[in-house]
Amino acid sequence: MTPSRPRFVRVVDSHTGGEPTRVVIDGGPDLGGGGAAEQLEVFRDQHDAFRSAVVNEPRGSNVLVGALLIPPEDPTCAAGVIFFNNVGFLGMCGHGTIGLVVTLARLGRISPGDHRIETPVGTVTATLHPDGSVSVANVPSHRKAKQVTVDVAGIGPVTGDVAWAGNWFFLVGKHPWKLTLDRVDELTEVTWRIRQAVNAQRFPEVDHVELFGPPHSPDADSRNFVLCPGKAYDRSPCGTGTSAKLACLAADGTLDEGESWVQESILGSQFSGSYRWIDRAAGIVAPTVIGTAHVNAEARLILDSNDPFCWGISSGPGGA
Ligand code: PYC
Repeated sequence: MTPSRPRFVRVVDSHTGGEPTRVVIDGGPDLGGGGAAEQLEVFRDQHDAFRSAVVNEPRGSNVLVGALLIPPEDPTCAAGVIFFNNVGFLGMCGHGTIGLVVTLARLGRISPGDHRIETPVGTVTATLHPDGSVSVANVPSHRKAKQVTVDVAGIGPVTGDVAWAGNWFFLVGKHPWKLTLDRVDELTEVTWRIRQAVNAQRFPEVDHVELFGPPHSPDADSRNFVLCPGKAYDRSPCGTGTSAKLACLAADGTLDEGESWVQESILGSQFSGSYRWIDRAAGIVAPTVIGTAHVNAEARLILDSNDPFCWGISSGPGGA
């Protein structure tokens, strides 16, 4: 038998406030062009094994977020991107966009300035600043439901807001849990149960849960713990999660347009953000989130179909 030739995939890894991103530079599937949402459908239907091979063990881990560079449909965009994780795909990813921009800058593909980036849920504008930080002007965001109470198994009633900011979030401000790194197992279990209750009891679309608490740093306004769809927690303050928080603060009238909000992660890493109104009556805002990322690896993945774990070990919820 002639052994099949391995496939090589060039990737660049970075982390944004501790949360990793793996950008696929080349060797990814051809998704046939069109808009990013159309290309996502092809990725999901025909190349899910590639997703798993790039981010899951043994090459990756449950926390890794992948970013497949795709040709943008809109010629004014610097790039198109589809973000993915251990269990599926993300609409948008704030930390991932910051990682992508720093990666493209390292490769010499972009310089400081504004760069439009196409995602399956809309075009975002990322600005690479001269000091290396990156702002992401996210997709229009809004709060869908205020102070929804769900009955959580083994816990009891939990109340939070439902908001869209490129992904769907359930945001819980009042709760008894301390947001410290030594409690991530408990926080993961609690937020997972909250998500199940939220999904079963009214909002099947919610795939991220955020708990908020007092910041540890005097520079920050709030600390969060963010549960991602595949049961990993976000090491960064979560770009789309911070945007969802901004939409809720705007709707509550507790943060003015243009005012800065500093969100601290469970690790203590920070994003700062602000919003401007798109439609005040409808509660729709344009959030911007600023953070920094660091490239920490350039590699060539080897996809060898003779390897029994070539296509990854899917250990997240719903995995084998
Ligand atoms: O930064 O938006 C984000 C994000 C979503 C999931 C993980 N990070």
